[in-house]
Amino acid sequence: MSFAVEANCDGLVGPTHSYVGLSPGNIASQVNAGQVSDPRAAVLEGLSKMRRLADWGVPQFVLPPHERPAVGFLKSIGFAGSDSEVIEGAWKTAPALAAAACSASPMWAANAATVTPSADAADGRVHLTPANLLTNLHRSLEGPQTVRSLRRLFPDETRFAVHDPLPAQPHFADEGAANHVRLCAEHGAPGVNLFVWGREAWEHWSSAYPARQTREAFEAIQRRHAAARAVFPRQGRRAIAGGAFHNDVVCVGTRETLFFHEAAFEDRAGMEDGVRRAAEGLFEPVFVEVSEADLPIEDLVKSYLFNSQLLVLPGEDRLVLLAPGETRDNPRARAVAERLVVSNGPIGRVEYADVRQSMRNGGGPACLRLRVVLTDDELTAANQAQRFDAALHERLADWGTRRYRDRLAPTDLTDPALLVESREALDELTAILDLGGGFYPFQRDG
Ligand code: SUG
Repeated sequence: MSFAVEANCDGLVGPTHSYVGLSPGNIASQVNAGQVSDPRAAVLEGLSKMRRLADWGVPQFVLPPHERPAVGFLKSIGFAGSDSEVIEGAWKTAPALAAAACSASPMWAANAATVTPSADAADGRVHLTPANLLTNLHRSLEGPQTVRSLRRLFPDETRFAVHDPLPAQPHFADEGAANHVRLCAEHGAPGVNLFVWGREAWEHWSSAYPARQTREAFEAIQRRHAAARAVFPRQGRRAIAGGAFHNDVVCVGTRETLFFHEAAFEDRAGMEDGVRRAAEGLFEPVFVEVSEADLPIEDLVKSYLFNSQLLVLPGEDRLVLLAPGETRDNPRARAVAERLVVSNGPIGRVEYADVRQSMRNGGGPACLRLRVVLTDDELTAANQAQRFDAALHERLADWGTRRYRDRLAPTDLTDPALLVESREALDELTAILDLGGGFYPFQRDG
């Protein structure tokens, strides 16, 4: 076994962060539609969270925002003229499409890709499959730029395989690591991979809310990564119906511990049995379940208790749960969190992070990061300009403060000046993070 750490790659919030209500089944996105957002506060909140992790000794990287509005997408569906004419035309005749083209959704890096560490992959490389995010139009625009972004972060093909997204078919609807959990004895040791799916491709799904991940998508990813010790539990239908649109809204795990809500899995006993069998001879899984009586789904979705980062910190025996501020504000969720700590179980401490701007769109601390287990050599092979430390924090906080608006109503998205501002911000960021020439479409197309 080689020594490895779990690095976090956080999505930097983009300049068009807004509340437009683009995600059915994501209750926060629906109820906050129309509100005024504060992109500057959003980017600073994300940076503060990264800083905490970095200060705790967790390797932290930054994933850049995508270009928005996505002018290329609007052109591909027939809007013509100069870039500002394209945007103006789209808002005039197809505002829903224009709004989708403006979303800053790539900030939720847990949906960027599914990752198989080298300890679990047959060829000994780290495998990443960027998600096609087919279920929602605004998110389906992310795949190609995520491929570029991850290839820039992990350029060494002898150590990393950044695949293309799965075929763009509903059959292979894929939302990435938000539905994947890895358990192990040590990050560098062989792990058990839980690929949690919401529906089968051929299934007739008749529910108010979509199931975003197909079983077939995860089976394909497991095959192409040649990922060992895979278990394929089904997401609880009740959880999806209650607003848990990704498994990471009801479940989080690290090392031997799986922390989840009673409604998270359709067949909980089957899931536990599958994990135990896959882990045989490697480690003893620890299941920490929260009952519906202690935390009804409604409180779960409001508090986002499970959308926490469950961390192994240097020098600490027990795990640390970094939960959203909304968990602290919800008496039931807070009581569950406090009981966990005194119960002498695997979680020894709960901390809170305020990411309220992101939370209003349904994204907690865990949504904002993609976990990538890396050995020392792999860590060194990543683009070091994207490695987050105090100095990069200072530069990015300054950049965001200068470049981002502190007030963005949905109607402001129609302002052609926003495109110019965003491109200028991203151009400057390209140099800060050493992303290379032609990283963004506007840098390639002139
Ligand atoms: O896909 N929200 C995102 C939130 C993603 C959270 N990620 C995880 N659970 N890992 C989504 O629903 C809302 C955008 C808007 O409505 O403007 C949005 O896309």
